[in-house]
Amino acid sequence: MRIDFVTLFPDMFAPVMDASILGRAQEKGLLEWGCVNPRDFSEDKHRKVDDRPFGGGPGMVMMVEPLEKAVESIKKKGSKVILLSPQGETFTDRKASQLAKDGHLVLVCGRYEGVDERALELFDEELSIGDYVLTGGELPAMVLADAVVRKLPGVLKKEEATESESFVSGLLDFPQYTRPRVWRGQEVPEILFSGDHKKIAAWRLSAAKAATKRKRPDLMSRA
Ligand code: 4GX
Repeated sequence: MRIDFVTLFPDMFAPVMDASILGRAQEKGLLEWGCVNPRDFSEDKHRKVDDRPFGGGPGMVMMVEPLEKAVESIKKKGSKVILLSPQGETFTDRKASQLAKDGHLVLVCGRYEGVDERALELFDEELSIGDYVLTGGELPAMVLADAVVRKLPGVLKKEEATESESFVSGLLDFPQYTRPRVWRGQEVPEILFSGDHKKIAAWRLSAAKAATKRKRPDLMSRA
């Protein structure tokens, strides 16, 4: 998969995209990524990419022209162009699985009050990572990239890829324990040392249901 970010802040990406599992995905040839800066497509002598909103009001709006040129410079047949915005449909793990089937994602990161409404026709989808307001679309774009890339076949090692994971099953993860066996008087549930894998699986399922009911009752109705 290739992911291109359209961003005024390209320096934000390498520390996240080149670290850990995303870095390893590139070494394995499963991921390529890059940035395109709309500022490089500004016609203006001051490389202006934003302007004041018509009708007045606070803040600035991203101009359509540099954005359009930046997107067109990297768009190919079959590219999926996505705007990250609080107005978008909520990004979910299910959506991550769908996007993992695309060969090329173009993730457009807005700044300021947003983008000129006439730019919306550039986008195949508009996605939000949740109902809170950030300073730009860069973090949402990287959140999306992380969730999508870990779905690509071969990216996760066997021991990292859990079938029982939250949201795949519709339940929260079951409780996990590691050494020490006793910590400040709290013991690890005895059944986990039984060696009876059927019993352990049944215990984990019921513990996952209990945790979901207690912490995320909203998921319980969906599971
Ligand atoms: N999930 N923001 C984008 C500027 C903006 C506004 C409108 C395009 C249209 C966010 C989120 C988010 C803040 C990123 C506003 N760009 N994006 N930015 N939550 O809050 O995706």
